Amino acid sequence: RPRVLSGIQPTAGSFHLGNYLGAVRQWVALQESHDAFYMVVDLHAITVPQDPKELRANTRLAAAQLLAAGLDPERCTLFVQSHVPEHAQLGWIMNCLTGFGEASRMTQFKDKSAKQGADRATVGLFTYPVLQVADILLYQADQVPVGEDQRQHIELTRDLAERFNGRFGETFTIPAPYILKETAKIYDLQDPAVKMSKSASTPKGLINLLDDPKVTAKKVKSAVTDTDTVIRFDAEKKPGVSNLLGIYSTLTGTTVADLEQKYEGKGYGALKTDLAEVMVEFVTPFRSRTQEYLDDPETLDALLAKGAEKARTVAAETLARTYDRMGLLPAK
Ligand code: AQP
Repeated sequence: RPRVLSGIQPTAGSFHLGNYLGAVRQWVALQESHDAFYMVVDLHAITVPQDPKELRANTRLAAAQLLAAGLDPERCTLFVQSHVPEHAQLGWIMNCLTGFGEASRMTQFKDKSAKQGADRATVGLFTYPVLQVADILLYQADQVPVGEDQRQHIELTRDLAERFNGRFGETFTIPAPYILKETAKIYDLQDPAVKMSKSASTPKGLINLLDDPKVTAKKVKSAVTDTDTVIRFDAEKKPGVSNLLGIYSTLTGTTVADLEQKYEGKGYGALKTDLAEVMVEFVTPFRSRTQEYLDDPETLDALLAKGAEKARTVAAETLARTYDRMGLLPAK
C-alpha cells in the first residue's frame, strides 16, 4: 500500500470548512486504500504565540474532530506531532540543508508574517515549512493530501529530498501532492477572492464546523454572490456562486452540472437555503460525535499514545538512517 502523511494545526479550536473539504475529507477516504499517517501538528501551532492551557485543550479537540470526521485508529495511525521527537530532530537536519533565500520564497510565510507584522514573526514561523518537510520525509510518504495553499511546501519537500539523496545516497521517498481539484481551495463566504481561513477578516466568511448550526445556516444565507441572477459555475466571473456550488456538490455527492440544472430559473435564495440545510445536516452529528470523544479524555489520550508509538517506529528508523548517512557519530 502506498503511504500518505498529513497534518492539521490545533490552533483555532474548531476546524473550518476549508480544512475539512480541502484535507480531512480526503484523509478519511485514503485510510481505506493507503498506509495512512495523520497528526495534530502542535509544533507548528507554537510558531505563533499560544496560551498553554488552550493549546493542550485544542490539541485534544483537534484529535476528537479527526475521529468525528471518520478517522479510524484501526485503519490509520493518528498521533500528536510532539509525541514523536524525531520531527524536531529531522527538522534541524532539514534546516541545515535549506537555503535562506529558498525559505524566504515561501508565500505562506510571507502572508502570515505580513498579517502579524514582520517584527513579531518568529524564526520558528520562518522555518515551519522546513519542519513540514521533515514531517513528510520521516514517514517516506508517497503522497500528501492537502489543500492548494500547501503545494509550494510539497515542492520544497521534493527539492530537499532530492538534494539529500543526491548528496548522501538514496534515503528519502520523493512525495507527491494529493490535491483534489474540486476542493483544492474553499473560499471565504464574504470575500470569495481569498481562501477560507481561520484568520479571516470577518467571522461571517468563515464556517467553523463546531459553531452553533443556526449560526452556520445564517452565514451560508448571507454569503456574498453577485448582481447577476443565474446559478452557474464560473470561478472567474462568479466566484461566490461557484464556491457555494463546489461546497454543495462535495457535501452531497451531486455533480455541479446537476446542481446547475436543478437551480435553473431559481434565485440565489433557493440555493442558499438548500445549502444551509445540507450544511446543518452535516455539522450537527459532527458536533455531537466530537463531544463524545471529548467526554472521554482518557480513551482519547490512550489512543493518541498508541498512535505515537506506531509512528515512532517508522520515524526512528528514518532518522537513524539519516544520521548515519550524514556521518553523525552514533552513541555507543
Ligand atoms: N480554504 C481552504 N481550502 C482548502 N483547503 C484548505 N486548508 C486550509 N484552508 C483551506 C487545508 O487544511 C489543512 C490544514 O491546514 P492548517 O493546519 O494550516 O489549518 P489552519 O491553520 O486552520 O489553516 P488556515 O485557516 O489556512 O490557517 P492560516 O490562516 O493560519 O493560514 C491543510 O491541508 C490546508 O491545505
